[in-house]
Amino acid sequence: MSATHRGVRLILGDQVNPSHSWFATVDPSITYVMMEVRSETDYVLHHAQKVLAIFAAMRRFAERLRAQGHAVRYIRIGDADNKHTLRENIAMVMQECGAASWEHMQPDEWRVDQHLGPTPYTTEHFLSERDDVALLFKGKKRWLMETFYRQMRVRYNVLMDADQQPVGGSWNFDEENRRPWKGTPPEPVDPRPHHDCSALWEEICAAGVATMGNAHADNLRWPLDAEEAQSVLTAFLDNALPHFGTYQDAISRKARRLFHALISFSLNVKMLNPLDVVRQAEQRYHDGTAPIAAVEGFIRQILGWREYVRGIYWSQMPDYVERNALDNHRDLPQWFWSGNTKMQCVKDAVDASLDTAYAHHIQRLMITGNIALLLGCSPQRVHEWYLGVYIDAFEWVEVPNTIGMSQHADNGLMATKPYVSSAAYVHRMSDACGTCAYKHKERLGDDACPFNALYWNFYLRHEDTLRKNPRVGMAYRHIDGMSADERLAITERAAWLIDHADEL
Ligand code: FAD
Ligand code: DLZ
Repeated sequence: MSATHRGVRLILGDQVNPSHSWFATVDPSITYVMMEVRSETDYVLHHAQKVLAIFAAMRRFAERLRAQGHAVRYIRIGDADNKHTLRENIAMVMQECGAASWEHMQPDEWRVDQHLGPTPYTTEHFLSERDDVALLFKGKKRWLMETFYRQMRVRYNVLMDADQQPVGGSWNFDEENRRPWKGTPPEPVDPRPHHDCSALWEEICAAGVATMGNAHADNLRWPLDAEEAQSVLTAFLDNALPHFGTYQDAISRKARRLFHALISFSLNVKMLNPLDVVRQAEQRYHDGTAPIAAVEGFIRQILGWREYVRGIYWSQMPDYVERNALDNHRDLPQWFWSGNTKMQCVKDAVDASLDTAYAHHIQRLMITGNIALLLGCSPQRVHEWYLGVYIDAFEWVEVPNTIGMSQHADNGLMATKPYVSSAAYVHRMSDACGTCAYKHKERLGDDACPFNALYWNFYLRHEDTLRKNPRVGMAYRHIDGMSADERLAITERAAWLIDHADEL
């Protein structure tokens, strides 16, 4: 665009990246437009903190651009002239400033991509192209994250030695990363900032936006700009990274965050750059302040999983979101919305989600996702809950994790085996069973932990599809040792649990 040809550029709520080349020079012919719109607040029931944090970060970003001399038109949720769709607001702003054209960066969700159309501008954020995963596995029956991850390590020369071999002698230290947490080392202090967003919350409520969960508007704990995001990351690298790998799969009632980084929101709205995060973590290994197993485990999540799931999303959409390979159709039990369940581990995970818009990976996968799958809940209902409840939830990353990894609804594309467990796993990795109303060792009877009968029932119900999967052979060897009476008792108990799911 030039001074003689006025133009409008859209910045979405998950594109608040101050380092994008669009903002390197001030061009008076360009008006940047940002907007709080019902088409984005209403496509799913979002957590209150998610709406608050996105709007607050957008407003702060607009101020930053203005302070740099850029022209910004910001449309607030309550503005009388707000048309509440991206395209209609763009048209309005174009008319206002006499612009002949508009531009946007590649959006991350299929829905918005369809709405906005093709663009030559990327967000300059991701480390792989949308179709890299599909191209890597073209014609292959099995898609494996590990294959993609190794390619990314080589491509970006991350944790590689001079001979192009992985440092530490192994690509993957996952086997060392499976310990429960017994109270030490202590959980680091929560490094996140505090924000009073009460006035913004009033605007959101006055506009009639429906949300779920606790807003905590006078004490919002999410970073709202790149500098705050970097402070949270630095605190993680200083205090938590050395223990990240070891306790990555642990769950504790005494420590909600444990040694997780709390950076997914900052990454997904692009306040943090993933390669920058990876390089900072790698440096900690070279400095000798964090062991290889921790650093590699952390880097794998970002350079591996995060990029891989995005590739899966773009290779499978639009119908990926509708997959239901295990034919599950039940509604979510009411306690997904209230935390009102006697299952202590589930209550803790749901309470954390509703209260903080966050739960760590193992709570999402092995507690809430696990129980939803064992109860036969519809993957689409599960997907809507995850897309709404978490601060970091955007379809490109949430859908492969939920539909694929957690609910096994994509026929094993994302995960070679279903992520289900009995109470034994929960007992091993968490301290929840000790205070639970249910008995974790029992399979049958009113007091028996529901996970147990549901777990064996899951494998019985899906025997036709799962018995031939070599990764779940152990489960069927155990089932083969059960008497017919035992199997019947399990299926009867499971049927009762499923029918009475709201009361568990
Ligand atoms: P850490 O555990 O400290 O990990 C560091 C970073 O690695 C994360 O910030 C994230 O960017 C990346 N990462 C880790 N695991 C994954 C993964 N499986 N997929 C993609 N990136 C990963 N993550 C989201 O960002 N948005 C979602 O909507 C989302 N939905 C999920 C739904 C389900 C059912 C499951 C099982 C996982 C989901 N995840 C999602 C992945 C993961 O749980 C979160 O990224 C993580 O809990 C965020 O917290 P953290 O920043 O403390 O992460
Ligand atoms: C999640 C979200 C919400 C709740 N509201 C807005 C909004 O009002 N305006 C906006 O630009 N973006 C919002 N977002 C983030 C978008 O949903 C996200 O940018 C797109 O889905 C593309 O990933």
